[in-house]
Amino acid sequence: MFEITPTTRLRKSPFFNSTVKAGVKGFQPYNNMLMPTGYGDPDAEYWRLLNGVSQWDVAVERQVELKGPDAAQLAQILSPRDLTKCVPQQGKYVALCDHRGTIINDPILLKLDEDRFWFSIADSNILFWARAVAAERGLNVEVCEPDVSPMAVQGPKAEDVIASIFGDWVRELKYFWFKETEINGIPVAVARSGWSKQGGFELYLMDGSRGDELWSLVEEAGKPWGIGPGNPNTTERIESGLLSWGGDTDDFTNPFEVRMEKYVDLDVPDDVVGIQALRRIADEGPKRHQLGIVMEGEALTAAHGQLHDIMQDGEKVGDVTCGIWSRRMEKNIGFALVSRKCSAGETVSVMKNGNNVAATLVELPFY
Ligand code: THG
Repeated sequence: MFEITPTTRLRKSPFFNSTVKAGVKGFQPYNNMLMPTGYGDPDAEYWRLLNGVSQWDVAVERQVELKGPDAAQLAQILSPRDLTKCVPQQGKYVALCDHRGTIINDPILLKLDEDRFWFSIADSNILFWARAVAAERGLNVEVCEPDVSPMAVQGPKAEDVIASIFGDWVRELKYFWFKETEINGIPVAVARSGWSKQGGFELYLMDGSRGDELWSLVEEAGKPWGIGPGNPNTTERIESGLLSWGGDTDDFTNPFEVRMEKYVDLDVPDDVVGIQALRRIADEGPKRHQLGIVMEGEALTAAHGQLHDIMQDGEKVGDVTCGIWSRRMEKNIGFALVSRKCSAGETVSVMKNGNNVAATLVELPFY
């Protein structure tokens, strides 16, 4: 075995000590931070998310803050989704694209105020990108990484836990909407969001020195509902069809290929980065699309984490971008990024370690 060493370039989360106390068994680097990858009982962690409530350290989802008179203009220039109707305390899922229309990140955008926004980012450096675009366009806006660290509380019982801490108003929060508040003097933004389809909330901690305190508070409050530790769950997210940027996307993937067309508004202003390319791609028709794939063979015991070629009639037609054993379907499932020539219902084969595995393409999500 080997170990991953925390350094100043691979930072600890404010919840790090709490996750160690909770029995964390592994980490993965993400946005130059350590992200917990499990607590040693994948079965229990999965069913807890589906039937109960699970507490996740997702501080790796860093915020890129835009603040100043031109913050709204910069947010729109970076996102090919119409933001004109977005109001303070509202969040929106967006695809940031480069000039080729390639997705470079898929953050949740939080509008804090008319002149203040956070991009809650996936694993790529958007701080540098946003600063460069702001400077090149001559905008009056400050771009920084604030002291903000999300914790997710996910599962069907999450609402009861969060309401017991903050009050019943949280039950009225709409998806991706949030409110800034505090608990025991700890500043947090409470949002209805999270990378699962089991329902839940995210608490954006706004004071990194109080991470362990916030963790204990949620852990205590959750006891009547059997809360326990977990992390973004690969099995559940694949079953639910949630995209993992950088895993399910490559250096050529545009939003139309990965079911994100509903987050692209082709009539945003011409100065939005990538919009010219996206209009062209929409016009010509994207070359690939994302489907589910059900694979025969032995159970995949962990996220297999590598691309595998998808073959049809002796020809490579795409890649399996993720795969896992589905505890609900009792089958190996994954995402397939394949040629538009392939459709759901067709049989293909997957090349794994030199062997051909029979597989079927299906629509997403599985659930
Ligand atoms: N929480 C926070 N920041 C994040 C993530 C998060 N940043 C990176 C990453 N996760 C962002 N990616 C996603 C991808 C999908 C969803 C949320 C975050 C999601 N999608 C729903 C779907 O596709 O069905 C709903 C989308 C919608 O209705 O607009 O929830 O988890 N803080």
